[in-house]
Amino acid sequence: MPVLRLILGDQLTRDVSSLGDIAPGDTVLMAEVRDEAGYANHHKKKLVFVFSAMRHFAESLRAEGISVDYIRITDDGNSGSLEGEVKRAISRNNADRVVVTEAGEWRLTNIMDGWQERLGLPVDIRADTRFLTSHEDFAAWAEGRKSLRMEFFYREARRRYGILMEGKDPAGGQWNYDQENRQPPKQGLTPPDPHRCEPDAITREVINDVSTLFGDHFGSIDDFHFAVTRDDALAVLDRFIHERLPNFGTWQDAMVQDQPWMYHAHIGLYLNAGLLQPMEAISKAEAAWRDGTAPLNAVEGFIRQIMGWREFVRGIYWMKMPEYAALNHLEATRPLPDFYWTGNTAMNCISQCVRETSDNAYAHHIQRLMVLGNFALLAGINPAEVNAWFLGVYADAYEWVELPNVSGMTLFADGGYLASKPYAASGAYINRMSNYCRSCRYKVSLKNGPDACPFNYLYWDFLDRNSETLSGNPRLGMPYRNLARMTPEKRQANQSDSQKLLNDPDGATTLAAE
Ligand code: DLZ
Ligand code: SF4
Repeated sequence: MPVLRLILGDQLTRDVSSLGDIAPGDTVLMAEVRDEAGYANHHKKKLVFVFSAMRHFAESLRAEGISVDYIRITDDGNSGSLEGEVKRAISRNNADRVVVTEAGEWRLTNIMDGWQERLGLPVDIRADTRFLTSHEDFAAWAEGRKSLRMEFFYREARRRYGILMEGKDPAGGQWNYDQENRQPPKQGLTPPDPHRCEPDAITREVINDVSTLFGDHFGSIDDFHFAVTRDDALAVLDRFIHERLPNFGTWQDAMVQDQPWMYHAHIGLYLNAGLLQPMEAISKAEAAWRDGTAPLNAVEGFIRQIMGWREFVRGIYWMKMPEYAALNHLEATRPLPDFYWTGNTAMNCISQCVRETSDNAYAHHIQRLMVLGNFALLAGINPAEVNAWFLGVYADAYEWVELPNVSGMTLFADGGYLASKPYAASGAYINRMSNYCRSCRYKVSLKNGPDACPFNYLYWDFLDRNSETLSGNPRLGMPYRNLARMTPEKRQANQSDSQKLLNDPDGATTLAAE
């Protein structure tokens, strides 16, 4: 009985559950389709990465002798949807059963749930076993807890998998070494160059297809250097472990003008597409600590991101969807300013982060959270528009990881389900953690007026505007006490400066162009 096994563009691993029992006579279907390329304004480099990695993965299956039915985005008759391509492939291959691993996003899972009925044959949707925590395990952990905190989830995972453990205790005696991490940048910091993979003939062809078909999508397609095979992704990981990991913790939150890569790993896109497995990244990092080539603060911080945060947000996403996508606790309604797409603003921090995002389909977590996300939070930008932006522009972004990070962590749109307080910050934070302010037209030391850093008055106006909703939050006690001490004139100035900036974001654009 020939089985059709569909592999999605972010399931590019030989260990994916849909291939588990593949037998001679079965066909693997992979399809590049307009619906998946177009449901967000995906960065051109993200499209190149996904399509090229898909084509390379198909080649690796064929090299094993597996029959692969591969539909390219340019193929005549391409229906434009995964459902349409499954339908066409069923009749082309005389399949009488479809096997697929559950989709990472609720949107597609919801469509796939109707396939059995609409396609009129059995559709076996299997669990995605590439994660360390199943949906059931997460739900069981969450059950009965008043609030869900990543730290406790992470400790359990460390114990369960025996990672960075010394018997029953965490390695070094602490679970978390963040007090040694997150240093402000020092002068002359020169991170190593990122690992580059030069495009081969397949990737060059994809670059051509994407330029032709998706030229209006966000971002630059020039200088594509991401890995598109598992071997190359492993080379990126190994280079990180040897060259960057030792400094990863210390400079984890630092931002330096014209240094987009810093000491970060840049492997999120490979983990999320299946080219790397979480446990191999975790094990290699732990081995570096045991071998004495990387310090515990760096290794623990890196492992926490993958074993803790990544799994935690996925658990929340699946527990809370589809309602989670519509949450807007702070009732934020302002449209996304155009400078998120163009980078044309006199706010140097934003302009830097948008330009790097446009060049690389990448920005590191503090650029995302404390610059781009923080502005959206302070300005009261509609979460749906902020989510759509983050989902499109980053090569690692899929909704399961993007939505909780943006709606929950960044915008407090879930009312504190994921984060205990909004991560709102004034210009002082950005000034401490970066050297952006030195090249900015605004002055971070000024609080009001045309030359003041907009993050300063926006911050206080944000707290003022949302005081009914937020002033009872115990973690915001101090800023609300400071706000209460401000004169009415000062509060008025914060409000009118904020209004001026937000009602005329082009003012910032004009200044940037001067
Ligand atoms: C992200 C993406 C893109 C851009 N294109 C495709 C595609 O053409 N075909 C495909 O199978 N998958 C693609 N993907 C990945 C899917 O969007 C991803 O599987 C879902 O969003 C679920 O995570
Ligand atoms: Fe950003 Fe304000 Fe610093 Fe300018 S002064 S770079 S706007 S934080």
